[in-house]
Amino acid sequence: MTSLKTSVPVRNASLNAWVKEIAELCQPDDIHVCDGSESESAALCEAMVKSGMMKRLNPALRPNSFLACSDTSDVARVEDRTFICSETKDAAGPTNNWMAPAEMRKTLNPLFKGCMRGRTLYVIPFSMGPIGSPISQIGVELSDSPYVVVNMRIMTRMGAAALSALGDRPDFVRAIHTVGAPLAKLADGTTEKDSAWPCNKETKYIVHYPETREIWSYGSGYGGNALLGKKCFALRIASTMAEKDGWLAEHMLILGVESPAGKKSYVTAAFPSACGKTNFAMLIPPAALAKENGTGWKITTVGDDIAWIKPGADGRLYAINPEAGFFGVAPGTSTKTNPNAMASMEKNTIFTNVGLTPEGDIWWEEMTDTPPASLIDWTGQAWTPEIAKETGRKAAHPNARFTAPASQCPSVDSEMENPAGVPISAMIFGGRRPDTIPLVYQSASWEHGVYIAATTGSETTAAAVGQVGIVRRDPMAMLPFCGYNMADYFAHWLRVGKKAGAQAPKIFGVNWFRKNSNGKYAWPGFGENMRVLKWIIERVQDGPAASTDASTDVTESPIGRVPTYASMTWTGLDFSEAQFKEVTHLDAGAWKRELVSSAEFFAKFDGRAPKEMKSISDGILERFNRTAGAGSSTNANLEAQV
Ligand code: TSX
Ligand code: MN
Repeated sequence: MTSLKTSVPVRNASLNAWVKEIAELCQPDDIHVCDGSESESAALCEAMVKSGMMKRLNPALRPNSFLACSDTSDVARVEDRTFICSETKDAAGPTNNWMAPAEMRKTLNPLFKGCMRGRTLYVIPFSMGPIGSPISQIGVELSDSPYVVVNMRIMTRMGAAALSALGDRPDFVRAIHTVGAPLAKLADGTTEKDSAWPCNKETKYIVHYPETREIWSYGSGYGGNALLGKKCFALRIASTMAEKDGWLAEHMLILGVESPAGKKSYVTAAFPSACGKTNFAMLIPPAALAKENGTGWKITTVGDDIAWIKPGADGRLYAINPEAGFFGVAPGTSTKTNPNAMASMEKNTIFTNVGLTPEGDIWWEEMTDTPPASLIDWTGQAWTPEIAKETGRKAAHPNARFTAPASQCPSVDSEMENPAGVPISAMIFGGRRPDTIPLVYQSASWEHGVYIAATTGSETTAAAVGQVGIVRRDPMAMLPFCGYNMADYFAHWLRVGKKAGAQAPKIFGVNWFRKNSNGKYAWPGFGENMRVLKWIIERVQDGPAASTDASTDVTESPIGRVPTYASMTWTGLDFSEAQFKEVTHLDAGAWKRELVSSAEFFAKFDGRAPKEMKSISDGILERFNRTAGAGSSTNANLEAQV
């Protein structure tokens, strides 16, 4: 058998037995149990620099930071190769790929047989959430990728502490990952030379067995396919655990809002991809709302991607960020769009698929106004702005990433490590919608909020997949991440709210991407979204008294509460009442089409979607019809009626 190199003795019998079983299947040359130490990570990075998998960046510019560039075929999550293998197809539902567990095991077994030959199997114990928190969970990933080890060390609480938190318990989530590229033994007894980014170009599988809480990942070394604590565990497997145990595992950022009076509130927010979720999580209020003398509004960051939310003893919902780092999209990130993210990655950061400058630093599209005169692009080719203009070739892949410790974020919240989590006052759902959806609105009830969440969607832009300019529904931004039937997931949301009763967070819809009749963005977005957050905070338990703004006006519209111009703060922003109308007006015709489009989406679930979704929709339609039927409306925000 293989040798077991470790500084941490593994005393957990079920862990030992499982490692032995997987090692016998995958046949690695070595086994290394990760302790999570700085020195372990440094040694692995050094070995990867030697093997050509990573480049060390200039320590004077980017201390203790590295660049890895993947195979050009291995650059993103592979949704068509992602499976939920529950006992029945109905349990996975119509939005997931499904295969019976026995059949999938038969498919995977020959692939995993000997898949780690010539490599080291790393045993990676990790805690999702602060070590010892009652909301946290322990997992162990067995991977043949050192790149996975060093990324998992940033993204999770990884190593000896997680192992001791697990103790003797057998109830850890079992995650197995291989790049699917065994190395041959050569005639002289040495091992075949490894490639710079080993993966399997032909075959990839991202497989979840929710009933036995296992993840089996084959063939990819990239992001969510390989860092199994993130999407696979913290969302797909955790969502099934949460349904059983009465909590929520959500694709949500968590941020803190401190009012000028010093009152702190926490909100979560879910957005489909390409809406700037990480930017929102690290928002810096505009100067007019963030007076330096400590009386302004302040935003703090608990998490930028995932929230685990549980009812506390007082009946309120408390959230933790199960992650310890950010695995953010690099292109588009700059000191203009997100200074806090830029500061988070000043050191101790792993970059993947970005450009390398002659000085040994990194660059990606829109990082600076003026691109470097030359660099090496993510595919290893020489790149200049001129070449880019001629060929359209990019310095960084559009899905290039930074892996940075959350502790390095200047806006990191003081309660990030609090095992009790933070109490949630509001939940926000948004998408990229050029029309129909107003800048912000508040649901009339929890059930109505669940309807807003379940009908979240973004208008498609890139022609890569399917039609352009249609709304793709992405309920709770969980479409690729819900580990069970989404109709049951909606029902679970309704149950959680019913149980929380009056303590439930208030639910809001937002839309930063509304366009005016000239096709231009009608809302400045970014830091100015603080004005929307302020309005939201004033609508939840804190009340307007917490604010310097005395206005309490809202409009009760057919779709819920929308702000009046006077109810929002405009100091420091030139935004007229006419512009405000462009981002808030409700078009009854567009809304009726919206209700039909949402009903078509719910119909995919063959009658399994909760009946409440239809009654909420009926209520909105009836209110639109009633307002229109009344002939003249007193509702200023409903000027465009049928
Ligand atoms: O992240 C974004 N946010 C949230 C910020 C807290 N983005 C970037 C999305 C791509 C990932 C936005 N883009 C936002 C936004 O609120 N709004 C927009 C649209 C927009 C783009 C440019 C301008 C205004 C709006 N203005 C100028 O370019 C001058
Ligand atoms: Mn995400």
